[in-house]
Amino acid sequence: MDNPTVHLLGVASGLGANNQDCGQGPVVLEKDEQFLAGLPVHWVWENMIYPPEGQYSRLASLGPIADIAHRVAYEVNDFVHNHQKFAVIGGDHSIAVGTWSGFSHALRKEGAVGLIWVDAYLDSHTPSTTESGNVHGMPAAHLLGYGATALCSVLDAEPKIRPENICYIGVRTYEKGEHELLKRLNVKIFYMEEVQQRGIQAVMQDAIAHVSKNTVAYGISIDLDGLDSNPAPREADSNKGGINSKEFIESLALLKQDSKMLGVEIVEFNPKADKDSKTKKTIREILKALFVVKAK
Ligand SMILES: [Mn+2]
Repeated sequence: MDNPTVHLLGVASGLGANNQDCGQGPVVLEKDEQFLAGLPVHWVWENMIYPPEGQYSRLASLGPIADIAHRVAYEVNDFVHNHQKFAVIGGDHSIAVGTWSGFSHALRKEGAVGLIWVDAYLDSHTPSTTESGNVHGMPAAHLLGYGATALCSVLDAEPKIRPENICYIGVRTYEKGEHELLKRLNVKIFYMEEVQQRGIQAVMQDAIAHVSKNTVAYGISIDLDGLDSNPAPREADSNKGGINSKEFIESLALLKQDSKMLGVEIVEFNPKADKDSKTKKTIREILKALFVVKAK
């Protein structure tokens, strides 16, 4: 198999986060000529998606975030229709509403889609259960069809992911309301404890089986908060206890071999906090692990 062309879609929005610096993440990566240098894959940066003008935060950002979600969803819908491999680069995790709405919408006639959600958090609040008001704590609930109508009805009014077709990896922090929703829906969660006990390789294998079971395709959403290499976790000042980045990247070989895996999203890269470029290197390694089929 030859190396594919991979379409990179930068979404330069931090509107869903408390610290909005992650909105600069894809802008910094696109400008950095060294970022993907030497990888034997044809990378194409699509037009960067920027948030609407103005200052927005917490629940006041729902409207602008819905606007971004529509634009992202159109792009991803096109990638899938054209059988193009894609990577959406954030930005905060609220952009996931757009990515996976577009993905689900594109394949709806063929069947349901699956999603692996790698994260320290559950991101499954609704506007009525959220404690912080930050929308990056809510995308998964909206993809499941719960929460604000504007974020539940991107491209179509149907729920985008069925509860049995999503699973989490690496969760180690959550709040009551979001946890209750997922428990009620019987969503599969591989907590960090299980990753430590069984190893990420075994957990990833189970996750792939889970999201493949009743679906025609699946994707993976990676919140860098979930990994131990990220120096800029959401609230805390350290990210101890995350998934070992090196082992995580090795486990991605399982997805590369799988023709049902169509795309990735990588979010919450804050270039200002990435002083030694550790996270930037992690993003490069993730893309390499998922898309470089063979070395030149
Ligand atoms: Mn997240």
